[in-house]
This record gives sequence, C-alpha cells and structure tokens, in this order.
Amino acid sequence: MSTTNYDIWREEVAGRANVEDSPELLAYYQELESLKTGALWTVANKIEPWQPKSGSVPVLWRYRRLREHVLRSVALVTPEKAGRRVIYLDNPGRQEVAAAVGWLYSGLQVMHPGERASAHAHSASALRFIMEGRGAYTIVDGHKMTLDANDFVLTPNGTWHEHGVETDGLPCIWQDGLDIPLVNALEAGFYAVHPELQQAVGYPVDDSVHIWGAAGLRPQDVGWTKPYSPLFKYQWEPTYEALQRYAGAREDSPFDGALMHYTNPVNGGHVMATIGASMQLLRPGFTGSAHRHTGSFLYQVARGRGHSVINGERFDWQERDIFCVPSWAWHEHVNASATEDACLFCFSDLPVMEKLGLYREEALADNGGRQPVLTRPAT
Ligand code: 1HN
Repeated sequence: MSTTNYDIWREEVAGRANVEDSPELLAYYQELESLKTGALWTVANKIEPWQPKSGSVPVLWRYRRLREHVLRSVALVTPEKAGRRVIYLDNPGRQEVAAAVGWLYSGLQVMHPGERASAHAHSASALRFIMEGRGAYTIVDGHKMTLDANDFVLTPNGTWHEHGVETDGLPCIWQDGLDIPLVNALEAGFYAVHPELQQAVGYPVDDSVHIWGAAGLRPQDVGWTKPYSPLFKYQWEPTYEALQRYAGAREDSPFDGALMHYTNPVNGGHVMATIGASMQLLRPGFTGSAHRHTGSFLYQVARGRGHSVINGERFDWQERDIFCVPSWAWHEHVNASATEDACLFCFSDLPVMEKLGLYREEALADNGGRQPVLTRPAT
C-alpha cells in the first residue's frame, strides 16, 4: 500500500530513468526547453508510474452537514441567473478540473416548487439520483419524467434537458453526475442553449419506462440505434425489489454483497457510453473484503448506515452521504446494522475503463482481506 524498498530498488536498477543532474545536463535541459522539447528520462518515472497513482483523495461528503448550505442557495440565486443552482463536490486533489473523483463531476442541485431550469444540451453525459422532495420532473428530448426519491435518471450526451418542480411540490434536491472533466480533458465539449429555452413535451409522461422498463421483456419494434439506453428512468421500487430477489437467490460477492448494474435494455450494456451505474445491497451485518480496481467511483448511500475503509481510512456513512473511491484505491464496505439493509448507489467511468481495455482488479491477499485502519475520523 505504500512505497516499499522493493519499489525503490525497481526504480533504481530495473531499467528505469536514474540520471543525476550535472551542470552540463542542466544547461542541456534548458537548451531543449527553448526548443519546446525535453529529455524523456527527466519525466519518465513520473509519466509512467508502476501502477495508477490517483490525484483524487478519498472523501466523504456528509449530507446532514451539506444540506442546509444547499438549501441556502435558494435565497441567494435563481435558476435563471445561475443556469443550474448546484453546489458541486470539490475533491481537494482535483480542484483544477472541478472533479469529485478522477474525471467525474458531481453536485447537489436544489429546486423549489414552481421553479424551472431552462433547456440546454452538451457533449457531457449526465445523470441524476433523486435525494429528497416531491414534484420534481425532468424533460429529456421531449420525454417528461416524474422524479421520486432514489430514482435514477439519464440525460445522455447531446440530449436537450431541463428540470423543474411542480407548483404543488416540495423543495427537491438531487445529485447530478457528469463526465464533464473527462470530456474537457479530451477537448471535445460543446454546449448549446435551446432556441426556445424550453422544450415541448412530445410524448406521454414516463413513456420510456412504459416502453422499455418491463423486466425481461423487449418491445418488438426496437427502432433504437443510439449509443445509450432508451430507458431514461430507473425507479427505486423495482430496483430494490430486484436486489432483494437477487440477494435471496445467490451468495454474496465477498467485496460487494449483491450488486446489480443499471443496464441498457437493448443490449444489456452500460446505460451510457462513458458512465455506468449500479445499486448494491449489503445485508445486515455484511462485512466486505478489500479489493481495488481501476476506474473512479462515486457512491451515494440510498439506504441504511455503515462504513467503508478506503486506503486505510475509515469513513462512517448514513443515508444520503456521498463518498468517492479513487482509481486503484483499496476499499471494503461494512453494513453496521444487524437488522437493516444498506444500499449503495454508485456511478463510475467503468464503461471507459472496459472499452479502452484498462480495467484491472485485485483482491487484498494480506490480513484476511481486511485493511489495517490507519485513521478513524470522528463521525
Ligand atoms: C448540467 O447541465 C446540469 O442539466 C447540472 O442540471 C450540472 C454541471 C456542469 C455542466 C452541466 C443540469 C451541470 C451541468
């Protein structure tokens, strides 16, 4: 987990860059710099680490501390002025790119009854996970959807999308997740405001759920060739029921308990090209083993309480808290309750890792699969 003597030995004798500075070399480097070039051996060890070295820090964002600040923004700015009224999650290691972890952005958006946020479209893919309130809706390419707590909603890249809360609703808060940092890193981001600022609703409300949302059944007239799921909303009730059935029918994964991926019903793949999502159930008393894998993961506690140990640091979480697991960080999850389920929603860049052939996974062999806990922050 830390740099060992073996790592140092490898750096020094195993064909890695190991050139000591001399006045002549330093002068040479300056000449190269003036020609907009550089000597590879001065950066090789940095740009080619032995294993992923995430710049992201494991962070737990406690909802009971954040919520009042999110609600305060309602009195301070309007959706019209702000575009979107969002408090974003600012990982101390990723502030330059406004990422919550790795190349993923996330924030908490708040809207009051009667408010609307106008329609726009962008190259970034987006999702929402509904945290609280009543009467929220979103419109994606003319498809209007109602939103309830723990519903998971897609706004795939390139789609027109806008949100609002019905006048007879309650203040609503949801988590946004986007691949904006990734799209920016790839220098591929476009953004457009809808010419009329609002879309006409062109279909029956929640039609994507009615057409595509039946478990195990695919409509005869597929007619869908886009690179993302035609099912835009994954409702909580059927998701939780599916997880309970799944957990009841087979043994737990030692790392994840019962974990199911939200899927594109056309092909069973991830919901969007760059962002995947899952919901997992940790049974009462579940004590997971540690593993690590490539990819950046952002969790929201949909139900229950427990803790996760991430790179040796313990994070105690409860409902609505959000925490991140950076790429290649050791992590293990525990459900603290002897009687209640714990459910973790998660979104990640797993589709990118898989498609680029960069996914790797490793179980912790030492210490019976448990990490030594280095710190126990106060809860
Ligand atoms: C966006 O389009 C939304 O549509 C929320 O609600 C957050 C953060 C960065 C860029 C676009 C939304 C966003 C965003």
